[in-house]
Amino acid sequence: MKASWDIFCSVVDNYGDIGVTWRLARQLVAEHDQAVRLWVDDLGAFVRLCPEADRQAAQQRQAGVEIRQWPAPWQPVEPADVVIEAFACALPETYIAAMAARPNKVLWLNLEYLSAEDWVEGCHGLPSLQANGLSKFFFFPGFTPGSGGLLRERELLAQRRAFQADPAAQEAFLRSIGVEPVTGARRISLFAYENSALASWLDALASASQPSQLLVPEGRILSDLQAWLGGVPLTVGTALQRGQLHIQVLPFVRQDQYDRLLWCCDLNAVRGEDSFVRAQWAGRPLLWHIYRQEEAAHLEKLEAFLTLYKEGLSPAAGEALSGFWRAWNGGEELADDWQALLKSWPELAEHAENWCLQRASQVDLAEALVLFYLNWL
Ligand code: TRH
Repeated sequence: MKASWDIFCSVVDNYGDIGVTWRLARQLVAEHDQAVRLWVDDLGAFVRLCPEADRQAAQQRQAGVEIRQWPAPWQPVEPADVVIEAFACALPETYIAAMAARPNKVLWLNLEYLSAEDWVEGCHGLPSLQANGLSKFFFFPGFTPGSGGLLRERELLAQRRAFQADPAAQEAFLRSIGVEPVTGARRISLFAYENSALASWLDALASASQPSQLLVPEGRILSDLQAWLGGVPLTVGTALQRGQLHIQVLPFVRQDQYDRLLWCCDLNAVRGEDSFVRAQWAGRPLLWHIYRQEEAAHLEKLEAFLTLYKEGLSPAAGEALSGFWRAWNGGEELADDWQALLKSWPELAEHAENWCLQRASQVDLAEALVLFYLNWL
């Protein structure tokens, strides 16, 4: 059944808010034949993910999605059948009034941030009665069957497996984004916020017996990388070697190219929400730099995820993983944690694929939203 959807995205910072909503919007169109409008208040952030988009256009169509500049002040429009406010962004008052006045009822959802905490299952799908008589439902993405699931396109894992089984395709892809693959090196992608733990990790990689190739998309971590390199200017395409460590700065690429980069690497350092999920679909070990929250609430989220992710790992591998992730997120010296992690590497690599397969057996977030709507009707 074809329904109309309005997805509202307010870009708080970085690319996660728009990254998640743009991915969801495309999937609702491509896989569920829904009519989707995506309202974005910062088209500049959108253009980084979708370079062919026009950052000035009030209205444009990309990948079958109607992209709307979220106007200020708001211009009245007819509300859609399903309205999603992403990450509790505040909808325009007049739009809410129009939802209440609409003859056909509207499903109003707040799409929440991703968390592995226990309480998520209990809160997922709960309604909250609003002052105007409408109910707003809380939709929680998550890692367990009682949650709203994770964004995962239908063909994603098949595409990923075919790509990982094809070394020539990987090499061609890497070259297309300017990477000269280093034979025999452990390949690592690095996407993170500023992090004082980086220097100790780079020291360990540079003095290791095995070579590593570190691929760093342009972004916030470059300042720490530059400091470790003694102030060498870093721009897209910069390639340097320090001991056994080969470093290359990459452009910020399209979302689908970023997936391929993750699929090419043995370890992916990711951050936020969307890259974190994509690294899990890559089926390779990952390192998560969690988005910092007030009162260190993010540390509880980190521990909740570790608890879930470590199920099935030996105690030694589980401790190595936790130690490495905690040191990274605490900005601490992590050379010893890295050595401990390497000792458990084969087990962690196998576990990453198993974790991916288990999560992929659950309903994905876009489908869960469509089912939620059909049940609600
Ligand atoms: O950019 P992030 O840190 O985003 C967020 C937001 O800050 C948000 O406010 C916060 O709540 C959330 O984190 C937890 O990290 P994230 O979520 O991984 O988003 C990055 C997006 O950028 C993701 O869709 C992948 C994409 N990307 C590319 O498309 N190309 C690239 O080269 C890279 C490095 C990333």
